[in-house]
Amino acid sequence: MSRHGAAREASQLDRRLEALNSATELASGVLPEETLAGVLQVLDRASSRRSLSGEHTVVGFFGATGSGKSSLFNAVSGEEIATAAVRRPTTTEPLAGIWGVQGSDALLDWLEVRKRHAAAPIKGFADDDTGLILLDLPDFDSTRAANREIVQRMVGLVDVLVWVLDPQKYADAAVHNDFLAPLSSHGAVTIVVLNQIDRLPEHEVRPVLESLTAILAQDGLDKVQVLGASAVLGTGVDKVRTAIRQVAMQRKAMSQRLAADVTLAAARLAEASGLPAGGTTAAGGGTAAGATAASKARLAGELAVAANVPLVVDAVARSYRLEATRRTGWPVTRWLARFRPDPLRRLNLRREGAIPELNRTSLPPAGAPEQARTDAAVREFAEAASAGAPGPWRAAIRGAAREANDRLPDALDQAIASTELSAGTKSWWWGGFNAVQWLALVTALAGFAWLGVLAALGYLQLPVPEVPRVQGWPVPTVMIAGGLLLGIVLAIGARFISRAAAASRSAVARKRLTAAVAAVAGELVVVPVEREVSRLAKFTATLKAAAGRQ
Ligand SMILES: Nc1nc2c(ncn2[C@@H]2O[C@H](COP(=O)(O)OP(=O)(O)OP(=O)(O)O)[C@@H](O)[C@H]2O)c(=O)[nH]1
Ligand SMILES: [Mg+2]
Repeated sequence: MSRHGAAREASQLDRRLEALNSATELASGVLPEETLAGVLQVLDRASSRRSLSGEHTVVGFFGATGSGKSSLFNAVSGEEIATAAVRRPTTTEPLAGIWGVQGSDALLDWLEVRKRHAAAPIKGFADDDTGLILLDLPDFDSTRAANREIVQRMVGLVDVLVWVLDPQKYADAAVHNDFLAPLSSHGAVTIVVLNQIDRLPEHEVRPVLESLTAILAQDGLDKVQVLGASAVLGTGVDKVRTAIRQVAMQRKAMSQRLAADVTLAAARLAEASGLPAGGTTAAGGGTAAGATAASKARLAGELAVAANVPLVVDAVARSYRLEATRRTGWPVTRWLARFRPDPLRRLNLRREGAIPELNRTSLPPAGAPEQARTDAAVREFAEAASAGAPGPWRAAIRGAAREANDRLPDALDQAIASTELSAGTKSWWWGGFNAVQWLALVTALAGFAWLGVLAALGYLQLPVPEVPRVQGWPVPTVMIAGGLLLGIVLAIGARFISRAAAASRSAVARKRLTAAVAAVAGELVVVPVEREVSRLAKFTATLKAAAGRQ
């Protein structure tokens, strides 16, 4: 059963380690390097430990100098393996007592423990297939820096932490603040022993143990085992041995220790992200609002204005009307329109056969107001999309929005230059109007010529033929009046039609230009922002999985 449980624990740990790894990768560039390095170290340590003997459980004895680590180590081992002495500090190098030597070498190499002792079997302590390594360690608050360093390293590596405290110093801030509280997530693999209880009057043993339990609860270790013992007299040593044996027999300690490391690392990532430990809250914190259709439309609209789209739309209308006048105006005066410049040509937006990639408009370059408008629009979009995201992730989303700020004006200009504005496309009605205009003019001119001939005949005193009449009006006069009137009416009519046609053409242009601007905004602003938003969503999900909440 224990093996089965251990396997389940291991596969769960697998998933959590994988999730922690993904979360770290996702957070790269967002969270401080230092935090990520700390997590990578945890991952690295976990993979090393897991590649080494899973048959062995490594139990370390930690505590202040003189608390009785070496004495308790000997008492539990049932052998005088370690040196215990009055001299302080006594232990300066880790020493291993090993039950089940086979396969322990690589593990001890990794732990950098050189002093190894194959311990004599103790009945029921560790069988052949349950390896156990007890480590007697130097003092954690040693006057010797090397001792402290060894302890710091070992605290991170062993599977089970046995804290050996004594009645004088069990409440010392150093051990609680520097070790026990920061490792409160490691309660499942922590055993606390109050040693030297023989030095206490018997009636004080219980109150002191209770006091220690209360302090540990404040550290966050409320479920940890607290045992009283006397290494010298042997009181309670059996209980310590049983507690250690139980942890070792379950074969879960290694996975539990690593799982506790993952929990701690995930909490650090959450903290650095500005998230509650373990990722999202019930309120759904840890996700960004993202881009909405409305916010995208608003961004495109603002960028369109900043990129002078209204100016181009207006030029499309005016250009069309000018062209219509040139084609359908009164032939006598239409040439005047030739002197008016085409507003689209002026903007370099009226070309045929140009290469779109090389197109540039001659629109006024983005000045300070346009730049400010662009910046404000991008900022507002990023602000809305990043709403709800925690601190550094919010900054990352905003940063992504600004990423292509420099390229934006050029890209917008090129998008406008490449948009098909249908400039120079003829309208179907121009031909008909033009033909009738000329016909009217020719009729009027013919009337003039007729009257001219009649006047010349009269001047030369030649017989003037009778002019045909229509309802009493001479035909040439009717031709002149009718021709001129028709010309004016047509010109006015054409103006109305061209105004309406120009409006519809500029509406089409506005639509196409806005779409072109929206495409640029999408590529340079929306997509990078959405990438960061989804990165955060993935990060919170994997962090949750790493914290074991999934
Ligand atoms: N009365 C009493 N004395 C003890 C007990 N445990 C250890 N001692 C004594 O305390 C002194 C220090 O014991 P060690 O086991 O060397 O202590 P340590 O924690 O290993 O010390 P360092 O190796 O210096 O870190 C020795 O003189 C022991 O005999 C105990 O339970 N009761
Ligand atoms: Mg010692």
